[in-house]
Amino acid sequence: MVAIYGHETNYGSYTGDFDLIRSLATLSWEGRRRTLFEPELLATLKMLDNGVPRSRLVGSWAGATGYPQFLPSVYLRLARDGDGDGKADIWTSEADALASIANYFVQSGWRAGQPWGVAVNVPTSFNRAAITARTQPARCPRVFNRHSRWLTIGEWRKLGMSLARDSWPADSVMATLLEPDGPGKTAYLLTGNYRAILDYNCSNFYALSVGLLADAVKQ
Ligand SMILES: [Ca+2]
Repeated sequence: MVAIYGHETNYGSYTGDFDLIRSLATLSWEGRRRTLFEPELLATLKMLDNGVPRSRLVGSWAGATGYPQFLPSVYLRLARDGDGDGKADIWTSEADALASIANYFVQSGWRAGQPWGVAVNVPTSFNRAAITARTQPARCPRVFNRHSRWLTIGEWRKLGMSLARDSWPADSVMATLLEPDGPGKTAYLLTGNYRAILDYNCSNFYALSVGLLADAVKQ
């Protein structure tokens, strides 16, 4: 949660100052991504209906707002009150922002007590052709096409993976392999929790840097 907060807005220091209604009205009219932005414009109006002050409705040029940079539809669906005042104020309350990010992860299937992934060393003679994914990704294929097929941690260990740091998740945990810088460099075995980070923002470099920052925060 803290790593997302840090990545999205540098811990609340920059949340964007575009007027959401004006930006989303333009993006809905302009046409190229109308199906994405029109519902976000309507969601912003619903936020007003729900009592969110007009002055709060600012954010990125594409409509992401507040400490967690939620789109308006995400705010309506997932924002939560974390400090007990009955309002989900993701613009000035860190407790509300972190509770809302936590709720996002709960909804994305985050499993408590499991890491997002572990850094591993791949054996030099490793046969990568044998572990290519067998299914076509349903969304953001450029991101998921870089992941191997799913194997258990126990199976990965039998294939000769060794830990670069951290400690192994349970042998039964499923993971995919990602080598962000190509063969011979640090590789990562990624659990289902990594997919929850990708739900937030579908980019391997985003999800990896959130995961690594979260590990550093924990230390
Ligand atoms: Ca609150």
